[in-house]
Amino acid sequence: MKKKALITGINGQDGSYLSELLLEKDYEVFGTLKRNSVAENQSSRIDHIFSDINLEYADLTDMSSIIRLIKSIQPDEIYNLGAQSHVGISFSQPLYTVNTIVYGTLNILESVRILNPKIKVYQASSSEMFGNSIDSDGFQRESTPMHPVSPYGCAKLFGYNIIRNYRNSYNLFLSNGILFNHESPRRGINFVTNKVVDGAVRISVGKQKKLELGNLLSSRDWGHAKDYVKAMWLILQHNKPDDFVCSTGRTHTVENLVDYVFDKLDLSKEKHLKINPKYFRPEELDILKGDNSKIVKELNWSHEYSFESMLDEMIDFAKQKYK
Ligand code: NAP
Ligand code: F7E
Repeated sequence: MKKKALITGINGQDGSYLSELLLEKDYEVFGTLKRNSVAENQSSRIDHIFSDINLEYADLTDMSSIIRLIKSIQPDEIYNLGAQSHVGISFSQPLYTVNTIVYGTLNILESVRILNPKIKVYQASSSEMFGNSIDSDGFQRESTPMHPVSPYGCAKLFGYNIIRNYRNSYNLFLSNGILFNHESPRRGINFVTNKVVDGAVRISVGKQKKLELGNLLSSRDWGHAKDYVKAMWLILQHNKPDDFVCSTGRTHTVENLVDYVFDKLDLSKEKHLKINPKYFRPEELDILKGDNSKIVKELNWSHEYSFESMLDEMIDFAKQKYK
């Protein structure tokens, strides 16, 4: 019999790549869509696999919808990817962010505990939980203390801790992936990589004059979402539930990112880049660089994309879009 996976947030960046991976592995794939007034735009990332997956309306903040789905699908694995995932927006909408992440995660856990404790759960935890905490060698790893600096990071830290608490209390198969930033051509346009790529390509074809950004000095460990969804699957196939950092181990500043993309498109920063204070955050996470030794050693995870090949793919995609 085929394995069944339920993905919350299936129409997000990661949900779309994870669906493709699970279909390749012959899973029956189910996913949640939340009600949106513009329904026609909602499934753009999964339109190409629309007939191969099963979509159901549900909302993580509505426990009855989660119970209904788990009861009817009886999944073997749940990938809890649904969230208000934008750190900057979490300062503007802290309560909504906390509702989706904190109550959303608890709703999944309580439903699993009560309905079917055999279901394995992957929790989309985040490097944002570390905040500005960093080990003396310049890396963050599973043992690094977590001191988040955003409402999003604080909410994700609750999710991370409650997963560990339920795992220990009730002997459930619940695992955290502590994923560092990962991007792709399917990344939302208001995250910095795709904002830079899309904006720069639009400038290069005369559709836009300036790119407006906030803090150029922060550094991120950027990988490709396609590589990172493999980690999610591996984490649930392990012989025991556990928590894993997933990262590339390389870090670049936002300015490095702008330089790479502008150079590729022969654009001048002096002419086309503007700093707008509106995009600065009330508190910033300065540097992320993850030590991936545990997931490489224990789960044999590896990544195919580099920072450069990921950006090249994103630039090619945007060029096709605007040609
Ligand atoms: P994304 O593109 O923003 O996708 C988030 C998904 O969650 C969307 O499908 C969204 O639906 C859905 N969602 C939002 N609120 C919901 C609710 N109340 N109930 C059910 N679904 C809801 O994010 P992503 O990049 O794919 O990331 C996937 C997960 O990994 C997120 O939890 C994120 O916080 C976490 N994460 C991401 C990264 C990264 O760098 N990408 C790193 C670490 C952790 P709509 O689009 O219809 O709103
Ligand atoms: O910002 C700076 C910004 O929004 C990266 C999410 O997937 O990864 C992501 O969170 C950096 C920050 O990603 C702009 O201040 C400058 O320092 O692309 P971002 P993020 O905040 O790191 C973590 C791991 C997650 O878990 C999250 O879900 O870029 N920056 N100027 C800007 N950022 C944005 N968005 N827009 C700007 O104009």
